[in-house]
Amino acid sequence: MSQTSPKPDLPDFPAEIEADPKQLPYDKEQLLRFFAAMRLARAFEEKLGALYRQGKLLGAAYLGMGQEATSVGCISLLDKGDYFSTVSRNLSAWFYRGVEPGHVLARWFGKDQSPSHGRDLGLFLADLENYGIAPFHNGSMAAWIPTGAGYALSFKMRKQPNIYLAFTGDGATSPGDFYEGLNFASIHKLPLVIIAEMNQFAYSTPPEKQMPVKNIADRAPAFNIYSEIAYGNDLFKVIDASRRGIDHARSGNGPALIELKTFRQRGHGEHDDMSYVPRELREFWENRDPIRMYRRWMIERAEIPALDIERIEEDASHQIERAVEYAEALPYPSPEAVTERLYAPSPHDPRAEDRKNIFEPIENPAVPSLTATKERSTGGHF
Ligand SMILES: Cc1ncc(C[n+]2csc(CCOP(=O)(O)OP(=O)(O)O)c2C)c(N)n1
Ligand SMILES: [Mg+2]
Repeated sequence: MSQTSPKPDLPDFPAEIEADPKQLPYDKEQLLRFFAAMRLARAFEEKLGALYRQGKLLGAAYLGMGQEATSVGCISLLDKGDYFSTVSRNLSAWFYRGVEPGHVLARWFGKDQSPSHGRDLGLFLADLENYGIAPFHNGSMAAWIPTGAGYALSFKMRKQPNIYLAFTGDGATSPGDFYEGLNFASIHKLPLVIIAEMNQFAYSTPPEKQMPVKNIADRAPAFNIYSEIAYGNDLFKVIDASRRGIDHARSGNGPALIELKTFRQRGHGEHDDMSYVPRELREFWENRDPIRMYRRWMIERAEIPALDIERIEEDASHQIERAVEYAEALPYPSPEAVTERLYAPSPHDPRAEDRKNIFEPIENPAVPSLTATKERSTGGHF
């Protein structure tokens, strides 16, 4: 623990969820569904960290522990046809969508039957059947903002009532791509929603050393867009703020930037011991763990029987055990397949004949081998 860290400026967030369960539009089944996705992500990442330390993973492990409520809250608000991209700390969004833990875990083992078929490691997921886009096309942080603006432009051109939701970290709000993407989206009033997770660090850099403003949302006036700040460890505060942002964008008013204050409970990756994180900051946020707060709220306020919750916790452990067995037993991709699956058509694209009415398809006959993909063998993942 660093002795030289200055005392952190701690916010005024309560250590409990305040919502009145009677005022919420959710039944018991839905409340437990939120919990199941968050709990599964936590169990998954606890295991992933252990596997990393055992030297069993290919590459690093970047965990989103402590940020589970932000992902679940936002993803629960999307309509059919809304696209989204996550960064490395949003696993609970995928589990909320029903993606199998074994399928995701296989990626950290570099296996063929994983979302990327062994093409890259566990960082960024895509699943076109589920409308999920991989954000990291070229390794550049914030590159997903102009891409999201592009998707949002296509929705507007096609008169589709959809939005693009892009998760992003605080550090990723500083590169130029962030500005170009938001500027363009604002000028054209595109349905782009940025969920900016202020988790207090970008690698080891605190916000005050990489942002000239206190909040990410303070950047919004420069783009003339809607913004809000909410407490990211309270699931219902996340949902409230994100819903307003999504409604704004979907109604044709242009982009929204929702900043969620939260905390990265682990280092940037599992190779990072977080020695630069002030003890007070860590304790403050660990006392506001989003899953523990939600669990307590369910029992004490929503009167959900502890037995139902414990059943979900046990099920999460079993799912993770099965996921490890499954992923370890899978084959590696064959070297001959290395040029396959570089591009994949979206299963939700308009049919070719309809597409002609919207824009001319771009075809490049010079590279036919790169556009060819084999039929998918894993129920839609590529
Ligand atoms: C343009 C660019 N600069 C630097 C990097 C290296 N890099 C990858 S992740 C990261 C920090 C990301 O911090 P943040 O956006 O706050 O996300 P968090 O890891 O906290 O979720 C950096 C600097 C990069 N990938 N691209
Ligand atoms: Mg960060």
